This record gives sequence, structure tokens and C-alpha cells, in this order.
Amino acid sequence: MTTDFSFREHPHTRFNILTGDWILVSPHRTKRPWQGKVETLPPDNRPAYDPACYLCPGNRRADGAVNPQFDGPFAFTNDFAALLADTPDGSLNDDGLLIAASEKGTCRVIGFSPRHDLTLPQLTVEEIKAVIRLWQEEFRMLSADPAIHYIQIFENKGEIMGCSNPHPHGQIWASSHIPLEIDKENRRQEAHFREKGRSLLSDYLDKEMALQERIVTTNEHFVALVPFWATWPYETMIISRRHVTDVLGFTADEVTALADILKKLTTRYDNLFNISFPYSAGMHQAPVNSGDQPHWHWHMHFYPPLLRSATVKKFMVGYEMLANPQRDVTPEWAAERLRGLSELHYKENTNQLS
Ligand code: H2U
Ligand code: ZN
Repeated sequence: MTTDFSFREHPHTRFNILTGDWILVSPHRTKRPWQGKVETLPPDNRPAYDPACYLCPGNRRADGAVNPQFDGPFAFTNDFAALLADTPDGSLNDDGLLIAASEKGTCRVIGFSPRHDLTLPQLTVEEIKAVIRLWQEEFRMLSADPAIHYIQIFENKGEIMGCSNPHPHGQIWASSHIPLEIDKENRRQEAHFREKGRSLLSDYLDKEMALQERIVTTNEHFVALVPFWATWPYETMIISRRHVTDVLGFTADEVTALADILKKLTTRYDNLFNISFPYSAGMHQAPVNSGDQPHWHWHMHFYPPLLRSATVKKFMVGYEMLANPQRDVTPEWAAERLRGLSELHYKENTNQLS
């Protein structure tokens, strides 16, 4: 007996229009029992100031420098930077079999707040705006070096993601080469723009707004949604409504709106399992010192590792490493769950109740 195919029930593949990758969706697998690894959570009772933290104001870092008594976000060059500005030129191509090239760049660390005990959703919109302005300043400063071609602004949050310090912070890596994910998105966006004269994400956003199936939260200038091709269970993207190529293109109103949607989305994440929600997040934007990039549409990806609770992680192993990524819950189901959550942080809720 045959039944009608349903995206909600039956295994299928989905195409990532930004990268050209495919994922396998297996909605029927959510019913399988879980006897695998359960992660333990680090205690969530940090002091506002930790004398042993290299990101707290007034403390000494690994290179001996002492942090200023800053009262907002602040930036410094990573003392263990993966990319170095003074790397000499060099390359190898041995019969097309051994290929390598020297890489120049800089790595910066951005403390989001002087407070050791807070994270992005617990900052005010004004405080998050200051972080965005610092991202803009850093982007402007790093792109002044003609050797730099891409600036990756990101945040790695939570012990489960390998983050070394709970003090709220992000990083910026600026490189002379265009990194792999950016190269893929560059090609796909360029081809779409050449053919349609509109950015790929403008067209995609119109489609998602019409369907309303995967939208999580919105404001006047930004939309947060679970992409149709999401790989991680609660993966989301923030897309600017206006076609802006990089973080410097935002108006003052858009900076405020970006801070607002960052707060709303990360608050929903924390409220999902009532924990400080781990993720890797970062913005994708036009390469720099590479000529006109009108096809680029600024957006931000959030890749959280959790699957069914605060302690059960999604592993990208087996078929995912060897063939292509696979997910169980559908992007539509994940969007519905995130949409159903409050935009008032659970800790504020508790405070108000007690
Ligand atoms: P993660 O928590 O995402 O690992 O980032 C923290 C970065 O801070 C890490 O890349 C740097 C590490 O190299 N760091 C310093 O620059 N100075 C220090 O004193 C300690 C850590
Ligand atoms: Zn600290």
C-alpha cells in the first residue's frame, strides 16, 4: 500500500541554497529511545567579577598586559592568535598533489561586557548596541590592511562548544584567504545575483515571510528564522530585511534593531531548556579588499549543539562525517518550538516570581 509523501513524516533531502550542500531529514527517527551520552552542565553561579579571569577588568592576560577598567565591550589581539600579520609569503604546489600557501592575518578577542556573570541575552539593548559598534569599528580597522580579504566575526559560547572562559566574549579572525564556507556562499550568491538582479537572501526572505512556517521572531529591520536546510536541530539565521553587504552598511536604526533581535533570539534560546544556551554563532558578510561585492547579503548563523534537552547533544558523526549531515526533528518543528517561547529571560522571570 502506498501513502502520500509528507515532508513532516518521510525521509527526504534538502538543499542549502547558500552553500550548495545537501542534508538528510529523517522526521520519523525522533521516536527512537536515547541511551547515549548525557552531558553534565557546568554550574551557573558565576560572580560578577572573577580575579582569575583574563577578561575581567583590571586583570592580567597571558601576554602580561593588564585589562583596562573598561565599562563596556573591549577588544585586544589574541595572545595565542591562529593567524599572524608578519607571516612571510610562501607556497607549495608539488605536481598538483601537495598544495599549500602561507596565510597572513590577525585574531582579536572581544569582551562583550565587564560583567563576568552575564551573557548576550542578559545585556540591555543599549549594551548589545555597543558590542555591534565595536564589531563595526574592528571591521573598519581590520579591512584597512590590504592583505586582509575576509573578516570572520563570531562567538563560541558554552563549555560544550569548547569555549575556554564563561566571561561573555567573541572573537574575530581576519585572514588573507577567503575561508571555505564564505567561498561557497560567495559563489551561490554571485550566481543568483547575476541571473536575477536581486540578492539570494532577499528572494529567500520573501518566500519565508509568505510561508510563515520557519520564522522565529522579527522586528522592523531583521528576521530570525530556522533555515529550510538547517542542519543543527535548533539552527537559526538572522537576515537583514534590507540588502546590506556588510556590518558597516547598517543605519543607526538598523544597529538598534540588530541589538534587539540578538537579545530576542538568544533569550528564546536560553528559555528553551532554562539554561545558558550554547552555540557557535557568527556573521557572514562580503569579503574585503576584493572589489565590488553587490551580491553579498549580510546574515548571521547560529549553530547550537543541543538536541533534546540541556544535556543531550547532537553528534555530527558517522553518516554525517562520511556522507552528508542528517537531522531528525524538522526545521518547521524546531521553529514552532522556538516561536512558542517567551522573550522575557527565564532568570528575570524567576527574579520576578521570588
Ligand atoms: P574561546 O573561549 O572561544 O576559546 O576564546 C578565548 C580566546 O582568548 C582564545 O582564543 C584567548 C585564547 O587564545 N586568550 C588570550 O588572548 N589571552 C589570554 O590571556 C587567555 C586567552
Ligand atoms: Zn571575567
